[in-house]
Amino acid sequence: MYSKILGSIEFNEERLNSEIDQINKFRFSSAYKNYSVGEWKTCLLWNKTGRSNDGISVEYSGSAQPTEFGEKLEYINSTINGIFNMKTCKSVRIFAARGNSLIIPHRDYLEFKDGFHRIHIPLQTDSHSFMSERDSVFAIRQGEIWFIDGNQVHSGGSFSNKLRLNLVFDFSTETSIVDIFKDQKIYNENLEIKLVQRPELSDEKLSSILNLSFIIDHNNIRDIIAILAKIHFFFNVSSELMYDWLIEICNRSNNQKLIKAALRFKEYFLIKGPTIPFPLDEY
Ligand code: YCP
Ligand code: CO
Repeated sequence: MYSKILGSIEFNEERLNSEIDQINKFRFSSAYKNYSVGEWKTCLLWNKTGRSNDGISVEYSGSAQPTEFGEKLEYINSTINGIFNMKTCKSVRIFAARGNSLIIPHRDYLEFKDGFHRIHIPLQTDSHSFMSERDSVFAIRQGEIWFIDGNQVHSGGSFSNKLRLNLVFDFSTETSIVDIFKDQKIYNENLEIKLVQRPELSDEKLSSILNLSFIIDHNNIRDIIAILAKIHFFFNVSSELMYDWLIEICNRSNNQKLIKAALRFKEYFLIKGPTIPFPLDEY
């Protein structure tokens, strides 16, 4: 796995909870709606412009500015400023996954020259919130500081009815990951992590998945995608297989329009990203 733990901090529960109450009232952006299954959204705390409506990531020189929402979170800001050198930080966001929601397996930075060092710190989570990288599924716990390698196929979400809130940072790749830390006492890659073991996906289950070819059509392709995106969290398979299953389901359906959409769908999330039009816009 390329994603790795970098350290862990203990939040002051009372102060954190009062800021989570504020976060619950903030406006969230649907900028990456195409990536969302269920309800997965972002809230811009710091970005290039300081405008909370600018929800799309951009590469730029200079440091991130707090938005109207970022400015309100005194405790979170002082915690962040204690851990990291914020000078090379390009954005701070909240990634919110409502119950039973996730971000579809994808690769990041496909539209960028360099991309970022992405770091996640869960603010609110439970034992049914997971992240994944290819064929590994892991739980990242409140206060853990994780490097998430967006170049690898990854996904994450909440599989209970709990709202999961992660604090997410994008740092310039000009700085090494170690140097992002202002407080070197916090930096520690040797902490124990929580990998999730899953049972094998039986041939019978796989053939049931592929038999979705009998019912797939433009009305339910998004529902079928939601089913496929979740399988790897519960069975020991690699997340990117969902795209090949979708292609096979569409091939077997013999629907030329769906076959074309499925091929472009894989290309969008794994190879080209937002540099090409989103293939399901007409569904
Ligand atoms: C980003 N990429 O890199 C987005 C986040 C998934 C797609 C959501 O900012
Ligand atoms: Co990502």
